[in-house]
Amino acid sequence: MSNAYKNFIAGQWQDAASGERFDNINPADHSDQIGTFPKSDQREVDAAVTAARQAYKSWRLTPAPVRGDFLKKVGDIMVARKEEIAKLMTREMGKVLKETRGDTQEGIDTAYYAASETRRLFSHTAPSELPNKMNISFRMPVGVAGIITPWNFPMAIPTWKIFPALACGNTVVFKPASDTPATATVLVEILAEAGIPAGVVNLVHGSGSKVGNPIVEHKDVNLISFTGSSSIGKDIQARAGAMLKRVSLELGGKNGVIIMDDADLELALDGVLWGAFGTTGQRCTATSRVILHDKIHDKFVDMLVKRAEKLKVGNGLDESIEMGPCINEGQRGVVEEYVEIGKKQGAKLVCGGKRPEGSQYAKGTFYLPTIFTEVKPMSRLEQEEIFGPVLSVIRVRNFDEAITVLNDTVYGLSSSIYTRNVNQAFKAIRDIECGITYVNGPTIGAEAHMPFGGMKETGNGHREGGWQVYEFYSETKTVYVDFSGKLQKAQIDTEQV
Ligand code: UN1
Repeated sequence: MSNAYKNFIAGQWQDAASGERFDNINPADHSDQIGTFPKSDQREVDAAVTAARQAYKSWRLTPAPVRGDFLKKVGDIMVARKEEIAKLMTREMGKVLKETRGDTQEGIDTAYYAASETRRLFSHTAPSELPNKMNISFRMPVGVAGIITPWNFPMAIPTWKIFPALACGNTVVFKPASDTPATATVLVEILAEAGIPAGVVNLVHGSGSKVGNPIVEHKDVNLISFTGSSSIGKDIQARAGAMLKRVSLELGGKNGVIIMDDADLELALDGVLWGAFGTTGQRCTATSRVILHDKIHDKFVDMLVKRAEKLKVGNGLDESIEMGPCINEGQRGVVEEYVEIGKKQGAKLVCGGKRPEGSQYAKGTFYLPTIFTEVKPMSRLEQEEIFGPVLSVIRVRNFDEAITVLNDTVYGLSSSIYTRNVNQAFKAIRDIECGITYVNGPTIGAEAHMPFGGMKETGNGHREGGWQVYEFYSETKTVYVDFSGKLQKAQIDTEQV
């Protein structure tokens, strides 16, 4: 594909009617342009929804295991193109190659899981209360799915949504983030190459206001799946809710790791560094708070700062680099703003807190791994999602206080506890108000076949991944078959049985 990328609507690669385009540049090297993309609007959304609605007629009737065969082929092509996808993703998103390979692998895992799920898609049968009558239920697709995805997992998150949607028999209108449209385009190319019929998956590039909102508000789009910020999620929920649409939201996090005084500190150190600075802290599941037991506080902070200072920041295409740039200037600005807020609110800056110096960093949006200690519970630094390489350390006196601090945010996505005390570990599993809890592991590392999602303002109760996402992408049809040959009245004739 040339550098002038296109939309994919009704099986055709097309430009937008506006004739305008937006740029996609490498956040580690602004002189590296990945390509230009069509600035689409309501017109392309309308065309994509019409195509998806048309294709739905036959896709819903395609046997689920046949839909699964397409997804298996998609997985196979992704395996063959894994390295190429990882390199492209590092160029447009900035995270290091090891991580973009992982992101692609998560997509592959999701493809094979979805393919196998098409041979299950289980539902329930139950006995009837009347004789000669059978009660069954099965899954139906919902219709046209509007899929709106973020830039931090340019392959994995679109696949989390698109593959189960397709497995269940829905058709798709897909709007990827404007910072990572190239990886999304490759995904759609692969779906087409696997032979998925025209109109089943449609790709529309553009902004949230010109493309995202028209998808959310289109009368022929039946469900919306969105991953992004809580503020946009609330807006989507309000718009789609007014039309009684089904909506799945994966939103913010302020994930904490508790490190108790009996923890294996070396193990915890590796986990905190990986959780906080992997993906430059730009994961919904990133570790942004470390809740340290008073007894090991000073020792652990020492260990942490020593290692964090040594992390190699740079262009992720270089295999020796450990942390890439922030996604764009705006995001680095947010990080800088929070560093100022932290200083003003009395937290102590012990690592980073500035851009790296040197000409090799001049062309990218780099920022150093940053650590604050003496961060007060309920301060802004401790409460608000930053989405960057900024870690807050909070000192606590005991287990109960640690759990209270961890839970005291509006979010509830991921969490972790490092301890060797099995009773404490199980109490944490029970009492932490998060959708995901790790024991002796970092807050990141969710696997494709397990439910993923959070409590409180992290979402609206749905889960992605695993078996649970198939609930979201299907309607239940309940069927009663009466083979008694006479009228039998439920609840009324039961007495006479
Ligand atoms: C996200 O942070 O938006 O568990 C998704 C993880 C990854 C997925 C993260 N497998 O960190």
